[in-house]
Amino acid sequence: MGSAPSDSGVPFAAFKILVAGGFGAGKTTLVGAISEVRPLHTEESLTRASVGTDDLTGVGNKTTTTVAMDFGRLTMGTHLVLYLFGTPGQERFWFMWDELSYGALGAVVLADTRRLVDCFPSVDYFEKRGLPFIVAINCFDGAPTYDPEDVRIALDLDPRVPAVLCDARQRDSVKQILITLVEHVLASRIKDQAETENEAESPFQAAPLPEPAPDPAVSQA
Ligand SMILES: Nc1nc2c(ncn2[C@@H]2O[C@H](COP(=O)(O)OP(=O)(O)OP(=O)(O)O)[C@@H](O)[C@H]2O)c(=O)[nH]1
Ligand SMILES: [Mg+2]
Repeated sequence: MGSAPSDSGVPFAAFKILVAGGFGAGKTTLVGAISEVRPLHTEESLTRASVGTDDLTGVGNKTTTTVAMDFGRLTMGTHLVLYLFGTPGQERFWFMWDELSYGALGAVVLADTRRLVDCFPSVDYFEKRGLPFIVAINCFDGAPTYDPEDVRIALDLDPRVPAVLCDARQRDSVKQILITLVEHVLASRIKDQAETENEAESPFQAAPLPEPAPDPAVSQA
């Protein structure tokens, strides 16, 4: 996704953002809370057939699960549109992540402190691909509250990766998460660009090796 001139001449930009995280972390809820269009959901009922496959520990009253993706849209100001793609949380659907993440600007990893370990695969996935992401800790009713810094340490996050508290049901909270992500992406890009320029200008770059001095023994022969 990219940008094109709008009527006012200011470039119009559209970006794709992923919403990832473990099973039941609140991805579908987040996309539904913020989307200005009726969100596309692909929910299917959890049935007895999934007993033994879907671990409902901590999310016992969950009745449906996403089997493909969630999709929503949010316009920010007059020139920025975010397209939100919620990933399926369950391991058996992870094969779709590569398709969904193609061309994404960045990602929100939703963490549920009742099942924190479930967001490791998402963190791992975005770290390996170098896609900027933030961790949003979804505050479920009755779940223990932790300092975001403690969650950062538990997840062994890079100190630059923002970790913030949120309520995926609240539009304002979700909006704040998306602003944090966009700011983080911009900061990452500025840093990457500065590093590239520094490398190009560095006086410490490996200078070409001087020609070896002639071997006197050879020249005398
Ligand atoms: N109390 C509380 N409940 C939430 C919050 N976010 C989601 N829920 C509830 O948690 C349940 C699971 O949310 P979903 O949005 O379906 O989770 P998901 O990550 O999309 O789940 P999968 O697609 O199956 O991986 C739903 O019943 C939501 O109403 C939250 O911030 N607070
Ligand atoms: Mg879902």
